Amino acid sequence: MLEETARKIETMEIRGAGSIARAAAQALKGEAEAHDGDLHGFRDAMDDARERLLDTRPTAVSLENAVRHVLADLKDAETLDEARNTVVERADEFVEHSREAVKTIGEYGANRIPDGATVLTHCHSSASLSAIETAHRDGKEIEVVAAETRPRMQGHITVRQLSDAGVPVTLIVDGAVRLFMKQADIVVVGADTVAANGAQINKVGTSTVALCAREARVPVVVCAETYKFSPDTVHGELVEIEERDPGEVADPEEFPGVEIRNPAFDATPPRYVDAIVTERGVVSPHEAHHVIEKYLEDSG
Ligand code: RI2
Repeated sequence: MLEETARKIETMEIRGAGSIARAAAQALKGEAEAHDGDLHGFRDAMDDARERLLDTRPTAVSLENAVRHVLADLKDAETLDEARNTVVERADEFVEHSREAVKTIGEYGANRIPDGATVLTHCHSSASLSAIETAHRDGKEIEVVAAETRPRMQGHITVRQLSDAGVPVTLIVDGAVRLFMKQADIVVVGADTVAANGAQINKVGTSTVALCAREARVPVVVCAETYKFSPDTVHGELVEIEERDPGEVADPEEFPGVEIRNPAFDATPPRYVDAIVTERGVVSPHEAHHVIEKYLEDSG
C-alpha cells in the first residue's frame, strides 16, 4: 500500500498539498498495521517508509509535516504494540485535523469574500474552494474566474467542482489573468508551503497572478492549513522547487535542440499577500514565523 501511495503521489494521481499529506499519513498507518516483525524491524520499516514518502515530491511541506507528526512518538515506544499504536493514533489524528482544518478555513475564508464578488483563482486548491463554496452556500452571489494552470490543467478540476456546486465559473488561459484581473474583487489561492518570512510557494504562475493583483489593487488571500508552514525555513533553508518531466510541457522529440523546463511551483513574496487564512485564524504573512513557533512540532 505504501509503495502504491508513493507512486500515486509521484504521478499526481493523488495531488494537492493537503491530499498528499493525508495520503502519506494513511500510508504510514497501513504500513504500521501490516508489520509483523519485532520493534527493531518496525522502526526500520517506518524509516524506510518515511524516506520513500519524502522522496516523492519535494516542495509541499505538508507532506513532511504529516510524516513528522505521525512518527513523532515512535522513539519513546518500548514495545511493538506501543509503536504500532502511536503511529496509527497519530495518523488518524492528523487526517481528522486536516479534514476539519479545510472546513474551518472555508468558514474563515468565506468571511473575506464580499457579496457580489468576482473571485480569481489559480490551480486547484481544496482549501480555497472550501472558502469559495462556503461563501456561495452562505448565499453570497459570487462568481469565479479560474486559470487553466498549464501544464497539468488543474484549473479544469476547479471549474468542474465549482460548476457542480452551482457556482458560476469562467475558465481562462493563464495568459489572460492580467486581462481578467480588471473585473476581479479578490484573489483566493492555496499554498504548498508557507515560509517563515511569509513567502508562499504555490503552483507555478501564482506569483504572476499576485503581481497582476497588486497592479490592479485586488487583495490576495491565501488559504493554507498550519501544517503547510515550514519549520525548516525558520533557519533560512530555501524551499526546493520541484522540476517535473519536460514531457508535461511539450514532446521533447518535436523540439530537438530545445531545452524544455517545467518548474511546478513559484514563490510569491510576502508583500504581495494580504492575508493567510489558517484553521487557527487569519494571519498576516509577517506572522508566519509565529504560526510555526506556536503550532508546529520540532520547530526549534
Ligand atoms: P490544497 C497544489 O499542488 C496546488 O499548488 C494547490 O494550490 C496546492 O497544492 C494546495 O492545494 P499540486 O499537487 O491543499 O497540484 O489546498 O502540484 O488542496
